[in-house]
Amino acid sequence: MIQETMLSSQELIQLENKYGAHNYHPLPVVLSKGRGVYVWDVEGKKYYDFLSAYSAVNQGHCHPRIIQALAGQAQRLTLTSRAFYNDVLGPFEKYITDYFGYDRMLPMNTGVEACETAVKLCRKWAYEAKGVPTNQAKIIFVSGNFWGRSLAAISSSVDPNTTRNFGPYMPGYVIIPYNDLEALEEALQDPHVAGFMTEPIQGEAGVVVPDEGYLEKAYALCKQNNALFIADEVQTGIARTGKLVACDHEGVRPDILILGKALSGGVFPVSAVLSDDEVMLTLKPGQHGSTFGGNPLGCAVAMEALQVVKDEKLAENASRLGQVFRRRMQEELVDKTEIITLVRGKGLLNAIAINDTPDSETAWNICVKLAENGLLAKPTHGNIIRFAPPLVMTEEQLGECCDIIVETVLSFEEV
Ligand code: IF1
Repeated sequence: MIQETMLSSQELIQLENKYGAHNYHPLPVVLSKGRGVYVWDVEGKKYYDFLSAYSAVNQGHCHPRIIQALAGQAQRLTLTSRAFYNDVLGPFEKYITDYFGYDRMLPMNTGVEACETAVKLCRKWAYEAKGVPTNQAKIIFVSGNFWGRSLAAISSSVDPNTTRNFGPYMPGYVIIPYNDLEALEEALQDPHVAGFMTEPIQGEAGVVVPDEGYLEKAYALCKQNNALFIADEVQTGIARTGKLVACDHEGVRPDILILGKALSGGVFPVSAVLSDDEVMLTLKPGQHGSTFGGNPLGCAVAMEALQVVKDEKLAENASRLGQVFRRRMQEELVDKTEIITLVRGKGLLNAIAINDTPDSETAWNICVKLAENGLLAKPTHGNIIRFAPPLVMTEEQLGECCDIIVETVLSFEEV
């Protein structure tokens, strides 16, 4: 039995300050337990989790079925490397390709690894199927994107805080504005373009929802110009936006689909790249992989995590509760206060915008106060607060959370 730590929150924060890299600025909350929509701090204070580890615990913290799958497989076999076959990867590959409707899946671990895999696949396809001259392939990204912290990922970022002093950057990238079909059509005229990669809704940028039809028209433009449409659904996938994947809102089937985070219910790092034979089979043995990619433990966890999404109808729940959430935020905050200018999102991926300068402390201070009032959320860029609870939330729990959010925000309204 792991001994519950006897250290206080303050002492634990000090340990991280003294011995850890300072690559984060967390809210001053030290968590020690999670179950469903709730987390508890070291002192036993209970919170609603409205961040869900950035949409990685859609199934709720420590979902019993997923933990059971983890524990069961952990007693048998955790890792073989891909030097050998194992008895879980094949069944997982069949399960997930049936589940999402693709020919093949390549397993990785983190979201950024899956996104890099997609970039490599897209380039490989461009040289070997489309006939782009060697090392001339270009991939179009959108400003405001976020697909991880690797050098390949930050090379597509326009956020100086993400890129400063990490250069030189990956070549072959073209960056266009998000939600701008003319810019995409223009960029696709270059015959060396291999593909277009985008989030269906931009998470880190502040839950930026593109115009209705953007994804569908972007996909059509890619097809017209023989370029691959790559959907980064690491954050928007796995029922988060009220559909199994966010591209489903527009009936778009990406040429390459990227999944991560809640693919494993937040229990173990599992990510996946799905595609059909024409693209996936351009990769030959020894041309890509990873030590843990496709490990039996992650495969067992991910299969159960996906089954839970279906069995508990999490997409339907996210769709229904998302409408309740946005309606209450609109009616009780946007329409009634000066401090909140908008609420936006789909399903249970939402955000409110604070009426203040991007560098103001207001969003942060509201999140500190929300924590005191028993709800955890964190600002994303400047004055946007993202709200993304686990998708297992009940309508009654959501109502309580809306009460907390409204009451807390109103306490910041200039009297
Ligand atoms: C951090 C952000 C969210 C992602 C999308 C790929 C990845 C992510 C759409 C990479 C990861 C995480 C990273 C995490 C915080 C969180 C985040 F604020 F950083 F941007 F969610 F918005 N595609 N997002 O959102 O997946 O390699 O992390 O598994 O870096 O602090 P990863």
